[in-house]
Amino acid sequence: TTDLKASLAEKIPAEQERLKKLKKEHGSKELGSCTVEAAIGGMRGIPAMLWETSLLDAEEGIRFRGHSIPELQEKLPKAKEGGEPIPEGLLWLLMTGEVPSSEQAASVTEMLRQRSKVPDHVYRVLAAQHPNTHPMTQLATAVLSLQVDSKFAAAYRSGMHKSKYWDPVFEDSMDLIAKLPTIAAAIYRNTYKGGDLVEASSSLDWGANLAHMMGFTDDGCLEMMRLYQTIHADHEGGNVSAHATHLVGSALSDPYLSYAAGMTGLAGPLHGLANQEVLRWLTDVRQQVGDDVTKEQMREFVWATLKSGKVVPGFGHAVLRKTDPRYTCQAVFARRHMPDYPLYRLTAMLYDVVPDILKETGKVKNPYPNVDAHSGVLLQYYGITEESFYTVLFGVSRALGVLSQGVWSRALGLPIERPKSLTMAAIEQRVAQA
Ligand code: FCX
Repeated sequence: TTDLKASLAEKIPAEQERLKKLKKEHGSKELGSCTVEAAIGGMRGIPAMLWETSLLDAEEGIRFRGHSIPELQEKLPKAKEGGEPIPEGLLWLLMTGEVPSSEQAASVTEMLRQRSKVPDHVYRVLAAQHPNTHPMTQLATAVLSLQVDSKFAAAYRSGMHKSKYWDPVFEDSMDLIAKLPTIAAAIYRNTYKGGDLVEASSSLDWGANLAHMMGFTDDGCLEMMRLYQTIHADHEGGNVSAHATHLVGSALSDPYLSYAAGMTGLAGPLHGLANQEVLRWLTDVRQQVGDDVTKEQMREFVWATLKSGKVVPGFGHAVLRKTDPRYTCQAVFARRHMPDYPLYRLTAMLYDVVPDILKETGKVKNPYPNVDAHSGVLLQYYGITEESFYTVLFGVSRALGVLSQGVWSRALGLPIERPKSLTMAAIEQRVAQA
């Protein structure tokens, strides 16, 4: 079938059985333990969440439904021969676990196109915001204003049986994913281009249309946007945006509400906002030292950042322990499309300089670059120079992962999340007894 929902529906019963069996036969087995350090330290390393769409290996990086990023670049359908994958193909993979054919990916493109019209009131909500409102705040607000149309919320109100929840959650998720490029582009055009909106193209795919509606038509830019929208989609369940979406969804808040929660988390500088921070930091470097910076000058600049009590944005990771493959594939793209671009060369130099310094601090667990260290360079090259918008592009992509998992969470009947918290006194008491 080329119908995403039908293909998904076929898969659900077997997965429900699989989970039931896992719970019944192995429910009391330990996956890991929780130390005092982990409880205080942001729950690092506690395997305590079910997340089907992707899995992160500390050394190797992310795999989407078992496929690494280079594998996806090879296997997923593309808009052009030898080009980058289209995100619609990834959406099919995340939802069904199977690499789609070109026809299947094309049917997702068409299905999203049909759902892409953004209601007028959303534009009015965007227009009413304070002109200095950060684009991420605008995104979350616009998404919340769409919630009035939630099919899941309506179905729940009218008493739908819980075994059917996944269906309206799927509908909401597709409606939302379909509208996100138009909303993001409207935020971009309102904030930086005087509100002059660009119509969607009926011949472009979902990711390329985002660039088009932002006002960019260069073929390289469209390819970059397809890649960008593919690689930011998912990073297993524990990161702030995924976990926030998952947590809020577990209360049976609909996809609009739960994804908006994820986006307000993505807007934090230690998470998605790092892509904005990287660009600002690079701009500081260039202003202070120029483009022909030497490694020694770069070292001094990095140390100055650390000594002033700030993080080096774009480096480090809570789980990964090697260079992020999402960084690597962007570096490969840059080498191919913009080998002489000064900002690319500066970024490549940072790769030589920063890890050794972070290692020298003796405390940074992963001194290597993450996804956010490279994305701004690609955007700048194609003229998307407004860094305060970058996290919105991350957020649009993130919808593919967190909303696919959201559909599965309801299909699998996952319960409301409610981990146990403790006071310091309670922890002291427990360790005294141990
Ligand atoms: N620069 C300076 N110090 C860093 C650092 C960096 N890039 N990365 C980690 N550290 C510091 C931490 O701040 C912490 O210091 P402290 O003990 O004084 O509080 C110490 O090293 C140990 O932290 P570590 O265990 O290595 O890292 P965490 O899991 O606590 O944090 C993040 C992970 C990603 C938050 C951290 O590496 C960081 O702040 N990086 C810079 C911001 C960034 O790039 N975020 C984007 C990450 C990601 F890819 C995404 O979500 O988009």
